Amino acid sequence: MRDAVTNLIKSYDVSGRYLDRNGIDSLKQYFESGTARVAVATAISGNAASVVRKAGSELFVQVPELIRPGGNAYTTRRYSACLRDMDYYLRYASYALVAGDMNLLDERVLQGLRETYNSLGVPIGPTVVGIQMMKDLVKEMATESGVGDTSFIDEPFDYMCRELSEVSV
Ligand SMILES: CCC1=C(C)/C(=C/C2=NC(=C\c3[nH]c(/C=C4\NC(=O)[C@H](C)[C@H]4CC)c(C)c3CCC(=O)O)/C(CCC(=O)O)=C2C)NC1=O
Repeated sequence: MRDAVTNLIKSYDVSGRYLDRNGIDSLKQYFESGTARVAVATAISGNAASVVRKAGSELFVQVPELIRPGGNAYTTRRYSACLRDMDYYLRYASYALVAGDMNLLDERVLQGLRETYNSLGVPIGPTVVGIQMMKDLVKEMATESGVGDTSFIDEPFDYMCRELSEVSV
């Protein structure tokens, strides 16, 4: 698992260089955004259950076929599996926001996920819609807790959506 700092140091260490202007600038940027990252992680931790529940109900309103007979989230077992997956996405997004690096999403969440989803018939389109709904809810919470520029929150959610949606060959 890497974060913004270890990732940067690694790339300088590989070539035996001291940190230069670019390196220092990106470190500064990371540390300056630290308070906002922690504020968002705090808001997510304190409201995770309600974010998952809200996004889940919105998703099932928008794509009701999912919970009808024949739908992938039909039956309580699969319904709970779906919400559990949403919870995974939210929790790992909060880690990635703190780390300032998306590498842990590859390692812990995305590896082999598309194949698993395809083999179980879990539809990726609606999953992406659900992840985007959680992103919007988190951004609202961040604004309410006084975070000015919330654009950095997009990154982990969009990253997971992009990686999930990539067409398999
Ligand atoms: C931490 C990393 C991690 C992830 C991401 C993860 C995902 C994951 N979701 C699964 C299943 C599932 N995922 C869903 C999800 C959905 N169905 C829908 O219609 C919706 C669109 C969507 C919810 C938004 C469902 C319903 C299943 C059960 C499918 C089945 O068993 O038939 C499975 C198969 C095994 C199981 O049921 O537990 C995995 C591995 N597991 C992990 O360890």
